[in-house]
Amino acid sequence: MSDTHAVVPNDLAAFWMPFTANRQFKKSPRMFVAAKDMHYTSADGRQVLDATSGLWCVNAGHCRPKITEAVQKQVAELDFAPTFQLGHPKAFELANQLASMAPAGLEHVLFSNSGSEAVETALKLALAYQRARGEGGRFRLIGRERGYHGVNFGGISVGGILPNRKMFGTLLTGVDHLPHTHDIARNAWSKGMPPHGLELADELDRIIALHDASTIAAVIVEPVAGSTGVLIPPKGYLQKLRDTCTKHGILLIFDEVITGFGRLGTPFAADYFGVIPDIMITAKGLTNGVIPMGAVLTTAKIHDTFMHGPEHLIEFFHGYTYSGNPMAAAAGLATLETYRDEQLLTRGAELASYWENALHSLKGTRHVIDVRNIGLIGAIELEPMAGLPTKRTFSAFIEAFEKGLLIRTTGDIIALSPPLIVQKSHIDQIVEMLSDILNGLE
Ligand code: PXG
Ligand code: PLP
Repeated sequence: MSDTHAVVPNDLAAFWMPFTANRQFKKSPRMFVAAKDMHYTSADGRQVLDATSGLWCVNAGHCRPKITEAVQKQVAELDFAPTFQLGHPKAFELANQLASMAPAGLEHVLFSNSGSEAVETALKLALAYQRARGEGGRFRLIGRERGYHGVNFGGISVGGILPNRKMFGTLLTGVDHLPHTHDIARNAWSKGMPPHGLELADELDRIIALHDASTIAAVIVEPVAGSTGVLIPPKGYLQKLRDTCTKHGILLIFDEVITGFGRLGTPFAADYFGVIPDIMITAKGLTNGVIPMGAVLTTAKIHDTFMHGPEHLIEFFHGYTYSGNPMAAAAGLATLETYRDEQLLTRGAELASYWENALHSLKGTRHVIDVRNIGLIGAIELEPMAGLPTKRTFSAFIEAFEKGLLIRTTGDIIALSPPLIVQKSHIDQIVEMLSDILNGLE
């Protein structure tokens, strides 16, 4: 019998890997076999400093004891319980805790198993709400260029990343997009919110003038666009979107899958910017990435609009087999406890200026055309190689991995988002290693 656990090239064939250059990977695989706090251990036994919190999700650092123990205990005690017409206590407890820590007014929680599913949940909720309140003509959804809202059909329809959309047909109809806010010509080397671009929020008025407000259900944006390469909103921009939406009866949805759970030094980006949406999407840091889970938070006004008619009838025809499942709920509760115990949701605020100065010291480093930062997020944009977009950052990623640093790249941008337990010495290390790597790159 063959040893099915041996890692030989043929073993890699079956798993068609997500968002991966599969042929390149399978020729020279990069594997992690363990993780603790700020570091991964690679298959060849090296320590790799995690400057991306896994995929923006391991906000409390890796293999944290409370979370590990909670999951171990849960799986032995109550492995699965349906949440359709039945319940188990931890799902309710997690929803309560989320509602009490969320920005004011976001009081009800719908669970999913990923950010992508949370996005679909939010979009469907927005459409159904408009219909439930007698505004069924509001069928349009407005997203934004370069937005990332996961990979399901609703999310790629309102999203604005071309390769994620172009292979997949007609997508949702009735969708329009705001322009993105990235403007290196005017805003390069911004620290925090860039000064220019507030007028881009006026584009929502133009979209409303074109379609009429009475056809628009919701606007969805990431408060800080992450996946597309860290696009930070211009000063005043989000408040302007909020005001326009409120004026026209349009719901504002914040996709906080990346920005939620302390990434900006506040529990949510809504807190950081002082702008509260009608619907807030979260995932990733909700369970520290340990068990997949997403959560959509919304207002009593939206929730209560559905609570009519005979009481034996289902009010909202939506949900997943695993919505609020016991394993994820246990992981979520232990994650929130870890955040509270170690005050991690505000730790980013203490470190933000150190992080900012460290990253901006890369100005002048070879290939670097912009550095930007907010909270514990950073981006380093590189001059693309002539005729070979993304090649330079891909080389940086491979080089960093080999030297013991995990970074994330998107297009010609390096995105950084370390676990919130990061120490100043780790920040120094990240910047020193990046400087070496960039100076050595073609
Ligand atoms: N919305 C936003 C704003 C996201 O960033 C999703 C929805 C989808 O979540 P799921 O759990 O379905 O992946 C995301 C996910 C990257 C990267 O490197 C970003 C994401 C996922 C994987 C990689 O930028 N964002
Ligand atoms: N496909 C089939 C045939 C199903 O029966 C179900 C759920 O019952 C699904 C898809 C959806 O699965 P999930 O609830 O895990 O999203």
